[in-house]
Amino acid sequence: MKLLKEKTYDCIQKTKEKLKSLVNTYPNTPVSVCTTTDIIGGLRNVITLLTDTSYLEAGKGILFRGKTVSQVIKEFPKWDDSCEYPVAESMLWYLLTKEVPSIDDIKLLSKELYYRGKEIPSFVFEFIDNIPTYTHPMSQLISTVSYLESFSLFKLKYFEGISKADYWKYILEDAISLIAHINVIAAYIYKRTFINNNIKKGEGMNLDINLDWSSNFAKLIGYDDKCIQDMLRLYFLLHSDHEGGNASAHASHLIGSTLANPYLSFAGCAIALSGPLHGLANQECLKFLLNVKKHLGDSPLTYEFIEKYAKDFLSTGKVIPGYGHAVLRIPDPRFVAFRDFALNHFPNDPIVKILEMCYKVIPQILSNNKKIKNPYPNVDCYSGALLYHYGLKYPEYYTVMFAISRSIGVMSQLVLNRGLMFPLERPKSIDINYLNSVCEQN
Ligand code: FCX
Repeated sequence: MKLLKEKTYDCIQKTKEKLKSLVNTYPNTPVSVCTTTDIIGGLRNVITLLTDTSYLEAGKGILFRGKTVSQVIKEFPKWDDSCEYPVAESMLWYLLTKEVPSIDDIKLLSKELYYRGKEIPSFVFEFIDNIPTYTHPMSQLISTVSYLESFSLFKLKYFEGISKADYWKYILEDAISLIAHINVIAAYIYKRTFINNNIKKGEGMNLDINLDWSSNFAKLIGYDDKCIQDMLRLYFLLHSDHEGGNASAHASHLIGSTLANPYLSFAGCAIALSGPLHGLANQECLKFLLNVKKHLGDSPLTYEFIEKYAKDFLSTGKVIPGYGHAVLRIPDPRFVAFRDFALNHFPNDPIVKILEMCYKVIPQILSNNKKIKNPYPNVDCYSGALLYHYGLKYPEYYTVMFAISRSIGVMSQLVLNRGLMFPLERPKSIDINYLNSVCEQN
């Protein structure tokens, strides 16, 4: 933790210097314009946020501090020689410090996560035990993370009256604890909701000090297979961060700017992620594929069948989950990485076969509707198929997996935001008369 703290501090200082110089040299340079259409159209192209951890390029996909998805997969450290994919928590180190960690650094970080993850008191599990198991897993997660805010060191220190310059240190402490806690809590929610309704008081939540964060999650939900561990590493690594403007990251950023503690910021992130146009699309996407399979029955799978199914689906006014994006204009590189994984490991899986056919047909159908700006698949298109193949057959749980992963990105953003002492976010809204008068004056 000491080295991570020092390197995070260093990164904050360097970024601060750069920002200071930019603001001093170009205090009034316009960066973006905002038109009437932007104001009523969800601000798609209006630049209003600074998020240094990652940047989304329409034609390239997500760049994690400048690195593409392929570079991250290639360059980040692996737990040992038998692993196909890097350790997911190396993304946390990288986003906070701007440096790719060594495997030794990461093993220490994984141990820290282990120690903090096993400290969860029994009353937290008892809190979860009191939530009816029919409650959506995302609501269970959100309630529990909000409840955990009583552990916030930042909250304690803030009310003791610490200096503003020290906020980030305690936000970092909370961020590491939250990331350690979330996979145990999420695993417990999985076990009691889908596997055994009768477990109580955190039964079976025993972490292993010799495993990384992803493998420990696999262990808690009942898997020790190497392939699943690798699939989870890839899954957690690639869902971690997607710049600052998406609904979940933005919600966390906004809440954090009020100096609410990281647990509450993260609960806000998870709430935003729970919408079907955002993270819940992975649940909807798998349901879509299962419905294709159900309607197909024993008939042969053909392009004509998929085409008719997709067109009928669209004609009911619904969006096809897993396709389209507010920023991207290519197939999402995270989709491509998940697809590669599936085609390498289980190309004959029935859901993969349906997905492959959908990938050939659906972009074409969506392209025929000129208002759809991006007809290509996004991250949520393939992720559920990987989980389903390995026996995680509960689509309602998939957004929880997205949230586990997203904790890495939004917590890194929060630490840096407080280190850079960004102020309360408070965009200005106007009424329609004001908008009307501005338009008429121009
Ligand atoms: N199926 C049907 N219609 C679609 C569509 C799809 N997959 N994608 C976009 N459209 C429609 C929009 O609904 C909109 O219609 P409207 O004008 O009647 O409201 C029109 O096309 C223009 O939308 P567009 O500008 O291309 O896209 P937006 O930025 O408005 O929306 C999302 C982007 C992602 C919300 C949209 O493509 C969508 O609803 N996709 C399906 C849900 C999904 O997969 N979400 C996950 C996204 C992401 F990866 C994540 O955050 O997790």
